[in-house]
Amino acid sequence: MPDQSILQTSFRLGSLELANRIVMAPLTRNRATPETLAANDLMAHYYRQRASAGLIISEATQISQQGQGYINTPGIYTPAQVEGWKKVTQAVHAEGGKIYLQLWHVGRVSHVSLQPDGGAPVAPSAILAKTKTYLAQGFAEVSAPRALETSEIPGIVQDYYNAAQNAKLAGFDGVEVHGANGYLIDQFLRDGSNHRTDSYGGSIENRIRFALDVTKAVLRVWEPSRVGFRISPASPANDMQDSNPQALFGQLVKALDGLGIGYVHVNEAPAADGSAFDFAALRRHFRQAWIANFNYTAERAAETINAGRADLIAFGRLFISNPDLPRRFELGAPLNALDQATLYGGTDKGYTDYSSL
Ligand code: 8OZ
Repeated sequence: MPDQSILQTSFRLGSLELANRIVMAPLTRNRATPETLAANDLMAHYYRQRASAGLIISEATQISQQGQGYINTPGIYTPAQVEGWKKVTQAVHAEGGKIYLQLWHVGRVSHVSLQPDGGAPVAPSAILAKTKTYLAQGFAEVSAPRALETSEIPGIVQDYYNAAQNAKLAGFDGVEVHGANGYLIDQFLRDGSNHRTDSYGGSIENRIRFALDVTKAVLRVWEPSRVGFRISPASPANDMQDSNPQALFGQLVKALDGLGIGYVHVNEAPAADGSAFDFAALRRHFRQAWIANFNYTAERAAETINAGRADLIAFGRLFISNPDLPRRFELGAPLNALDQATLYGGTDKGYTDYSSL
């Protein structure tokens, strides 16, 4: 086995000392309490079991009702939701772990049945995504979105600000802005989904404006080292495309570097047509920490960190089925298999019943 000891070394993320380089990726599991969309004891148990990660990034958490796109995802916009998340942060901290909250607005990846007053989901432009969501009744095509008025944008930025404050009240160590996977921020970034003619559309400078407005709002609450930003620059997920992703994400990462945030987290999912994306070039635009994610094994993770291509590696599916993933990596122990059927919603089954060594 090639030397993987780098994974077990500590890492200084701004003012936080992480115990190892193994990050738990944000993972949608749809187990919030249905009536309140608050985190609960079952979720606290799940995160507690995984607290040996150097850093946990919470599942994507909507900043408003408008920002919800799937059944039973948690929110961070009501007092009950703040109280629910306190159970989670206290559980993780009791085990010596660290946890950031991922701030989420789905934009057009939603359904009228989840929206305030049954209205249309909102998006930069009124362009329907060819993608599905899942609701109480099962999978469904997303609903046709309406384009946001320019005058509505400050209100959404304010929702991010309030959510960032609530995250602090709930005891999180920091926040990650979800700018990936075809949700609202990503819809503004890429020109396949953003056909706006105001100051939020057109040039790259304009298309990154919303991402930067949101990040600046979060930075009024959190010191820069406690803020991360997630991107998926090549991924076609949720019907995304862009005419020049290398230029777009290069400029975005440079601007995030200028804001001094603590890390960029890159989902390295490849383009649909297999065209190459130069992730290393992006990394050169950013001076703080770099988190890479996408089907990494322990071996590739160690190689990537040793080669200086990332500081930390996030693991998603492996952390679902292996609550003690860092220890298993350390020992070279066998890994539990994943049960696909229990990923999204349900009970403790396939959630908190995966074994530790
Ligand atoms: C899987 C299912 C639902 C949502 C993402 C928040 O892709 C998600 C998500 C993933 O970022």
